Amino acid sequence: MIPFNYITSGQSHGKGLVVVISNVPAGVRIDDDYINFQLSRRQRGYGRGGRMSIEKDEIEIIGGIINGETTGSPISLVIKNKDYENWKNKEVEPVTRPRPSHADLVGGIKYRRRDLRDVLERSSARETAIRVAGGAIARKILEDIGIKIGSFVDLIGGIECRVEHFSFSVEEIQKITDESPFRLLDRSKEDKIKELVDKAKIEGDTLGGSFTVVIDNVPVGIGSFTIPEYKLDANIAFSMLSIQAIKSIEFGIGYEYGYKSGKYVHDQIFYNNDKGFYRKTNYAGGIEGGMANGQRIYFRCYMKPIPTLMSPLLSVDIDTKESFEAIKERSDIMAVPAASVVAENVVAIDILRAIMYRYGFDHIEIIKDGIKNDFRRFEWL
Ligand code: EPS
Repeated sequence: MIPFNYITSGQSHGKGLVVVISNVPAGVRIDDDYINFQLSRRQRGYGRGGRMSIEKDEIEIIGGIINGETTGSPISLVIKNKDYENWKNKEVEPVTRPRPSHADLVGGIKYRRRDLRDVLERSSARETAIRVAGGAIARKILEDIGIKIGSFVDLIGGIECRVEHFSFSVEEIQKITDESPFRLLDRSKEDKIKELVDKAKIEGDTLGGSFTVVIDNVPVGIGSFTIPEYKLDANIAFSMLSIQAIKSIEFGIGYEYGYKSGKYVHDQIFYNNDKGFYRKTNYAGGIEGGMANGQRIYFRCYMKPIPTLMSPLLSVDIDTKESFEAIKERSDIMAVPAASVVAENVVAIDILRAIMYRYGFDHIEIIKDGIKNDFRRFEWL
């Protein structure tokens, strides 16, 4: 039995997107507005293409939530694609010139599609809209038990905007980044980044970057070292790499582990009667041995530049086998801010799953009681 088990379906320019989620605890109050707010956060950001002015993503709840409360039954949600109206009677040319770095070519070989549109319709990042909708439910459950998630963009097209985030609460991070068109915590770099994105647009180019996700108040001991599939960091890495265009992830100080010796990178352990066990540093990113250690969880994800270029790279036509430029499609120039919102809502699922494995599946109050009682259990230490 997999907690918060979900599957999505739908294409970028089809009628809409669907998610079905089983094993969601009952007793959680949630409404359309909560989910729609997360959807609107994902749609914002400078660098998106024309599609975002067509869509205004809104959820329709089909099952599993009655009078604003989860019932324990599978939840199903739908988002209609507004752009479908423009596509349904349109003569669409088959796609035969795959974009380098997109799923087009390999997907076509694998599923034997002569029209690569069959591949790109599903591999499109449009699918992240419905994942955010599903993830928003997990996020609401976490909020009800005091867990907070935020994110900020820290690199776009080579412009670094890293910030030491420990002095910011998650609420502060959310407030600042939600007001920034690039979701920056250090907003001083906005003009420089805007220039770079505008230049990429003129040159028919695209940009990638990175973002950091921070999560506070995760209970000690969720996740497990005992079985690879239970490791919290491994599960988060899986989810993050499943988000379109995310190519790498690092926890805590990440790549710096390769540059410094052990005595500079491990978080020493202290104890006093007030705090119990505590650390003065958090290099590990809040996870040790695949388990949350009670500190802030933080990790950074890197996103590649979007493969759809208006000045396309070389490709081969799958029909003629001749060298051509790859197809040009309307697309985004830079979507790192949107990806950070997707990551926030998707990681909520991983945290919630680990919590449900420890504290139960059936009702939010059972989970809350479990967490409360754990504080007593930890006294044996
Ligand atoms: C995408 C291409 C663009 C993006 C889309 C992802 O869509 P279109 O081809 O319709 O212009 O806007 O992202 C979304 C629609 C979204 O909701 O995020 C792609 O090829 O991945």
